[in-house]
Amino acid sequence: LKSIIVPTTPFEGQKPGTSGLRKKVAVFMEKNYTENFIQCYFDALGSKVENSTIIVGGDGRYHSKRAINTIIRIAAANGVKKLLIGEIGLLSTPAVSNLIRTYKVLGGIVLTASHNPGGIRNDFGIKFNIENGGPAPDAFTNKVYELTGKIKEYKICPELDCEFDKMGTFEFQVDDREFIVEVIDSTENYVNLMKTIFDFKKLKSLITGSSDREPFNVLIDSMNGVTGVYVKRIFLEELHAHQENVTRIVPLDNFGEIHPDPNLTYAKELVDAVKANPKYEMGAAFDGDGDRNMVIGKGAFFVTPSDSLAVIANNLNCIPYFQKNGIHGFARSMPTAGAVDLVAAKLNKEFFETPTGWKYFGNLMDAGRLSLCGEESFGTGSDHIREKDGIWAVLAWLSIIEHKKMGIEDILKEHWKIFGRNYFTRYDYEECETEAANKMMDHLQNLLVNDAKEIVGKSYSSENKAYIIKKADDFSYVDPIDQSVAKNQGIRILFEDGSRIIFRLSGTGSSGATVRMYIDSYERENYTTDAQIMLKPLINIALEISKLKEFTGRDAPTVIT
Ligand code: VG1
Ligand code: CO
Repeated sequence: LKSIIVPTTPFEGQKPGTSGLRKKVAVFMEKNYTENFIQCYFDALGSKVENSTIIVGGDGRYHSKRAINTIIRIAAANGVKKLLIGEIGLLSTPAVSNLIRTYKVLGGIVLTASHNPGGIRNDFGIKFNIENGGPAPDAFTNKVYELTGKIKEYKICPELDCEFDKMGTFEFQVDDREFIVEVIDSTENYVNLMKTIFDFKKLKSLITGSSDREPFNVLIDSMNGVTGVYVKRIFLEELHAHQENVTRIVPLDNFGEIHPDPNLTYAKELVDAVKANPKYEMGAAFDGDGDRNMVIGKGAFFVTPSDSLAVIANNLNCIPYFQKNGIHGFARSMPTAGAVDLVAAKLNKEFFETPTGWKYFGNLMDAGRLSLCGEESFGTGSDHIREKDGIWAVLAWLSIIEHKKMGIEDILKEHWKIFGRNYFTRYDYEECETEAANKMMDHLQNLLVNDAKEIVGKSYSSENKAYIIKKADDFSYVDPIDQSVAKNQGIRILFEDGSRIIFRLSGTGSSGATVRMYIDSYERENYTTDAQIMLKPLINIALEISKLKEFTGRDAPTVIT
């Protein structure tokens, strides 16, 4: 087989966001669009591509198969030696991370737009992961973006046809070089990893019940995303859960027309099922590519991701992996509520506050300074890989439940009694006009950051509660390991009592702008109030300061988490 060089012209806007490039399927289907982007990835990697191995797979959303075909042909023409592809193209994001680490390869290409809806009218996306298994850092994705702006040609081997719907090894001669495609089981490598981390025997006896314990009934919802194949292997085959303990576990290329996003709004079906049936003691859902998780208890008792992180942090010692490897530091992204900070202080562990996005945790993990971290956006994970990991989080929760012999709500109440409670909510205003959203951010920047001196000490009140601004800034972060700097990571308004209001624009949307407004406050004694009621005054103040309604015309958020 021979490769050829095809002339092309740049596309605007091929800029990877918080995690990969996300656009409507129709955009990726434009002639040369995917080809250009993949070629720029190889160009950014440079000479390392020669003779390399790369992992390829994703959540199986619409357009994945075509994109994988393109990747195979472009990889072959660029001198890649071998591609490891998940069967039918399926690999969760955490599974890709582990494959990269297990086989010590150059990187991975993940075909997913994560929690964004899929199907022909919706989103497609491409994420790049690097040698350590983590999302590519800004320096790399900026380089890819720069190259997309000036690309003139790509290399492709147009006659290379390779099926990937069945496992097997396929060898080709491309330009007198050997090129191999190995189609691998989507789950095996990942399932083996989970078995080294958790005590599957104990988890199985929790699920099936034992002489002194009733079976612990879970309802695991894959939301028609890629985790279905992992849930089948782990929960049904390994832990002997019943069919009625799992739902929506067949990956569909349009996710059955839902948002595969595990939160109270988009995973309502799960919430309703757990609420309606008191036999379920736990519910859990994952996003399309399997890196996010939501955990709820009996009666759909909601665990915020910030609390979930703190509870896991405080109970890591019941998990074999941490007994063996020890517990190093903890971290959370900046907008995540500070519950884990309190656990870090109590356990005397190093603690880090990073910008939004998993890529900022990788260096700390590689340096052995970080064991567990999380984001408010339903992401939790540890240094077993370099991605957040939905299934891992649920197995961690089950381990804690097994160990403490307590239900989820009781575990949370005990935690709050010891540490106090960090109330948290996030308001998302999706698909605002980009210009309007930018203007609002400029307004905040001028008001709070440029005029910081005037704003400090100013008092705002709502519903008989008054808050005094202690500090306002635009969050920036210096990586403690490589000293790289990430600026403009969100406008923060910090109040004297520790409450916070944060605004940032999403970096994962495919059209328009999404404004995210994060609110949190800490209560030492009062931990039973509804978060929306507790945080109402701060929400009002945030809307007042930002003039959100005036700028965007929005009366209400699209999603509240
Ligand atoms: C969102 C979340 C962020 C998460 C990112 C990727 O980014 O807020 O915490 O890391 O999605 O998640 P943004 O820029 O839209 O706020 V996923 O599941 O795409 O890989
Ligand atoms: Co995801």
